[in-house]
Amino acid sequence: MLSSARRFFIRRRYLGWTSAAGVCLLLICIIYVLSTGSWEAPKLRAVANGKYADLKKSRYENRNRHKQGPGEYGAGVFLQGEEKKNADELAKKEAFNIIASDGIALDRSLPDVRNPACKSVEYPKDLPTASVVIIFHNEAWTPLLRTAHSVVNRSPPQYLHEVILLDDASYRDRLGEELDKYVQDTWPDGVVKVVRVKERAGLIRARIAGAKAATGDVLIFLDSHCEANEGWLEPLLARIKEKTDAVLVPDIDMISSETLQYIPTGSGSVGGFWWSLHFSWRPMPKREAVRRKSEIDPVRLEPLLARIGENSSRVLVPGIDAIDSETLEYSKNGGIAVGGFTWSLHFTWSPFVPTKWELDQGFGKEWQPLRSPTMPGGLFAADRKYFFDVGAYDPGMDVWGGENLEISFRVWMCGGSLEFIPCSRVGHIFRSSHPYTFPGNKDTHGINSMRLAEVWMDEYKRLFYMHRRDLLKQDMGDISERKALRERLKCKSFSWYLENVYPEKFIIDEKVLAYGMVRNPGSNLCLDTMGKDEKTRFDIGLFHCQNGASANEVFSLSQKNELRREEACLDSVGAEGSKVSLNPCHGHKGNQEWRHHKDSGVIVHVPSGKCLDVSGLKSGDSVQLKKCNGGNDQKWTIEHYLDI
Ligand code: UD2
Ligand code: MN
Repeated sequence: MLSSARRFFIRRRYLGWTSAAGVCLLLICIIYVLSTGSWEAPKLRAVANGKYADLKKSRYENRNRHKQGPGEYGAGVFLQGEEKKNADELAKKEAFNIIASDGIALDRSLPDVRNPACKSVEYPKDLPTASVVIIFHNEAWTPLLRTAHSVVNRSPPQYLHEVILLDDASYRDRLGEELDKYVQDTWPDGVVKVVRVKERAGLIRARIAGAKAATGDVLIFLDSHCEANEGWLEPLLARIKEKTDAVLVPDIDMISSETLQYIPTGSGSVGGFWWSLHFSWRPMPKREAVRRKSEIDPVRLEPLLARIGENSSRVLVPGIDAIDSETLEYSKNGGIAVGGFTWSLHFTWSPFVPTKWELDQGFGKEWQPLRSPTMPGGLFAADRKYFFDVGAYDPGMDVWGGENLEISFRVWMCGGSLEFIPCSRVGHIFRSSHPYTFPGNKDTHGINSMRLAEVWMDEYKRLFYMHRRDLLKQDMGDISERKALRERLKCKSFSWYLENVYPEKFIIDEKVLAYGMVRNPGSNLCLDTMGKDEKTRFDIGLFHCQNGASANEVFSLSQKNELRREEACLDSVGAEGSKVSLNPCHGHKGNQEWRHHKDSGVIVHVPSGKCLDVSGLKSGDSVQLKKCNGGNDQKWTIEHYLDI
């Protein structure tokens, strides 16, 4: 009895377990089928991987399929009538044409705008992988997703580790669950991820959060309104593989904020800065143009087999390193010299200097890393470990501004390099205003810049405060950790940076004959820019002297006898009674040459022999040029004279 009851019990229990297990298995199958849409359960992983591999491949292979539709091939969209009116109205808030953008496919085709030479560059096959971090706060739907599509479609799948959409506490419609769903449906392989921060971090802390979430070898940051173009990824990864402490900036093309046209503006420019700590674009310095031609990076980047595969009529020699015959110490020699011969017909090593013929062949010209003093900030690549080692970003910086110069100065001063990579092209919508709020209406660019000036600029911070005296009363928070970072990394001085990285930068009060207020003592009027931006041309004004309180009245008399601001010089055609304009300095004297005699006080325009004059003028007028007469209206003092 007992035993049959027990058997029955055991049997019941056994049955219970088996049926529970069966139900579970069934459930797992159903969940799997529902989530993958596949009935091939037994093959599970293999099929899934295979499917996604195909998906990746086909996305990449079809990236340039020319489709019909607005905006294809990078074309602009020109709206008319009612639609244009609506778009203009919306642009006041969005700062770009959202209607045009919404009409363009999220994966539109683009023209390959690279220099043709870029197309034949062979990159190593074993490149590091990339985590692309796209931060956004309340970005419009189509530019955000177009950025993600362009990255996934134009990156060889084996190098794209992930795309992180880092949501900086957006509250705009669609950017919550709808975005999550779109991402899951569109990229079921998980290559695109949405990561969210709890409260508004501002772009600097948002990028730090994105970088922390990333797990690829290389971090690439993009703004949330970009389009990565053909071949954009490989040159960045190849250079970082070669030099892990290089921070790289792609050549940035313009996507019109009005028509969304992709305009290949990327050029040989580099980054500079104003002493007010705003970023500026600058033409490529001559020294870079010269240096780049004599570089041999392409040789180092192209492994022997790849070169032979490309053209079998080549004979290739590896860079030969030295192994010391006594100590067996291995030292790097390879790649710095080529072979020559002596007239006695012995082989010699000779330094590599390309000939005109080689240069004409495009040798070493097109895709050399181009060193830049600064970067605009939004689009760059850095080895992930290096990014953190060199101090990521200053987490004390809020919302927007300043972090781009901070990381530029820091990378150079702490031993790395900042390079523009011409073969990597990415478009960006340049907007004229910010389509988001600045909590507390703070001047975040000013205060962030103050933090960077205090930590990195040593005594040169004086030139920043000259423009921003107002900030001296402001609280910039604690900067002790950033100072400690500079100590720890044993970074060089800002004067080293100016001398070695940015020797073209005009230093208002160094190596000049005189600087400061240019005053006519009789009238107490001073030369004054009247608050105009020196990027534009205008006539130099006169204003009551502000006794050093206004940067508008700071001019320098340079060693080249220019009377100038940071980039612009007093310029005149020399006509009697004419005004004097401020034009970009050309450095060739001519109409920009002035002579000041400290004793007589005159300021003479050299080519015309005429004098700067205030007769009959009042505060608010423009200064004039008149025949020299030795009168008080032509006497000037400059605030500081330097003995050099
Ligand atoms: C430029 C940079 C930008 C940044 C800035 C200086 C380029 C092309 N762009 O301004 O990346 O370096 O100079 O600080 O070089 N964002 C947030 N949270 C915020 C505010 C902004 O996530 O609180 C995002 C925003 O959605 C965008 C990115 O930060 O993706 C940059 O903002 P932006 O496009 O307004 O800056 P931009 O291009 O005028
Ligand atoms: Mn931007």
